[in-house]
Amino acid sequence: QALDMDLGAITTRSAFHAKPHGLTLQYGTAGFRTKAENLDHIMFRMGLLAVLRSKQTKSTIGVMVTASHNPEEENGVKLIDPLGEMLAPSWEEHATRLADAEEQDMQRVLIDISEKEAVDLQQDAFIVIGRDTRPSSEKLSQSVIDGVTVIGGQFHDYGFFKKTPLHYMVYCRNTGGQYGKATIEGYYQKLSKAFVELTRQASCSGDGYRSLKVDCANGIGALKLREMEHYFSQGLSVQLFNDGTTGKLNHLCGADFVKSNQQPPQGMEMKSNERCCSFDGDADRIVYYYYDTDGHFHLIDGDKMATLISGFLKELLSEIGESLNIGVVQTAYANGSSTRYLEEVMKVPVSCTQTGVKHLHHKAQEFDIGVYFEANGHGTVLFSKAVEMKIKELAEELEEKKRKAAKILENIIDLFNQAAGDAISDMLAIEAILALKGLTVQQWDAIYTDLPNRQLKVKVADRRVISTTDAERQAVTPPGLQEAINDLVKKYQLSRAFVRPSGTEDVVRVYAEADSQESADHLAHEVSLAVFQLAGGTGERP
Ligand code: G16
Repeated sequence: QALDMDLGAITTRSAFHAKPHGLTLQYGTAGFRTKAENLDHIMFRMGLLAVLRSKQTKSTIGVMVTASHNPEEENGVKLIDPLGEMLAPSWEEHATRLADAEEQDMQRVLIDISEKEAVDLQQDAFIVIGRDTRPSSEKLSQSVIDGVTVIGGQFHDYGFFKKTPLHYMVYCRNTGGQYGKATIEGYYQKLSKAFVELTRQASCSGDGYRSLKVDCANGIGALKLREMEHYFSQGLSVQLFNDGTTGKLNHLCGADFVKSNQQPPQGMEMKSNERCCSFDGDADRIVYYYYDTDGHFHLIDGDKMATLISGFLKELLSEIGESLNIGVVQTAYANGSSTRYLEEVMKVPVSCTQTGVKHLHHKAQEFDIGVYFEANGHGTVLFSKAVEMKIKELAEELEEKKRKAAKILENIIDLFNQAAGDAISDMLAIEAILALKGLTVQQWDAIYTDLPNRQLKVKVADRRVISTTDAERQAVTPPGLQEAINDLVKKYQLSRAFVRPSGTEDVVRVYAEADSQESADHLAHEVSLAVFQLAGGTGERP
């Protein structure tokens, strides 16, 4: 069967995308990420692998060239599975193996993967490709195309694209258009129609029209919001900042910057009590924030979005008299106050998974309605097929009040991108919910008070020396590290801390929270020192 692959042609082409000798990279939290100059061979090989996956699943597979929140000089690639989900874990392993293979071993690895996965090489393959606005992305996506074509795959190149709509396109193509039209206009229209309907319902209670300031991180979000704006402008006017015309991608702006530094992005004009938000570079994360009248900055992160959304969904469900099983999925980064509020006040079950949308997404599928958000602003809501059908029925049948609630739910379902979280879709959903509930940004923020927290990064020689368990809340190796963290945590009130190797950057991440900002800062610093000492820190001491 392996003879159905033109291995000779693949080897010849591969020489044009030679692997820097000895370079090893791993398929991480969101695919491969590193300096753009080290990625050409990875792109070519992921083109090959996408074709094998497409043949095996007899479905369209997506390849997205992006490094999302990372600096502009870096880049990355990830594969998207048939239902718009992240690549299956066994194929992540194949990806790492193929990426690591020296030139002379490539053929053997390709044959091996095909045999292990029983890939029918006679099968047609179709790949959709998208890329972000980084200077390196165009050339790198050409290398993907080179890989796809040399192994006999067909492709469609969407060019500049947001990552999440690409998940949506893959899903639409593989479900025969049932989920929506597999065009970017189809996507915009579906979201905007649902949003405009919802704000129309809100305007009956006098809070229909809204305006919002958006920091686009000098990334693709600006481009896409401009294209889409006219579809939803009846319900929301957006003012864009860091729109890519002058600044550098993710530099001193964007959701990651705002969340990590707990300060507003540069280049944004904020007045007190004005609702503002930031996307990340490829617009799949979003965080909100505002200045109060005393000039204090307030961040509203993924945890508070999950709380707002799940609270609203619970209210709708009780209005229509349905007791569906609704749950929230978080990671170790979720603020302790949010978990307590969800569990103790809202009585919503909360699950904790490892970092990475793929883990949260998977867990959320276990609920009738699964709300998942990482504190950094990645997230969406998943509705089971049975729930979707039930709501459709209820939107036709019941008495006025219940029908109204069911109709709102119907639109909310359309508003969330269920293939993968998307900043624009999340933004519209939040705006609609705030309007329907008549909440100001301050009232939303006041649902609960975040515990002060701090995140730091530590450079170590090899971050793989740190391994974790219990959804990354406990360090297993190196020896002594967890004990050191436990001792430090004991010194502070309401405190918690953990460390984990990043799957997208060459750093170890440290998280700490405590009863005051000063304590959280001290704890984070002390834990960073412990990592530096016990896990082989390099460069300057924290
Ligand atoms: C990616 C993942 C997220 C994750 C983030 C940071 O986000 O999709 O799930 O939270 O990386 O991961 P890590 O802490 O392992 O570096 P993005 O926005 O960069 O695609």
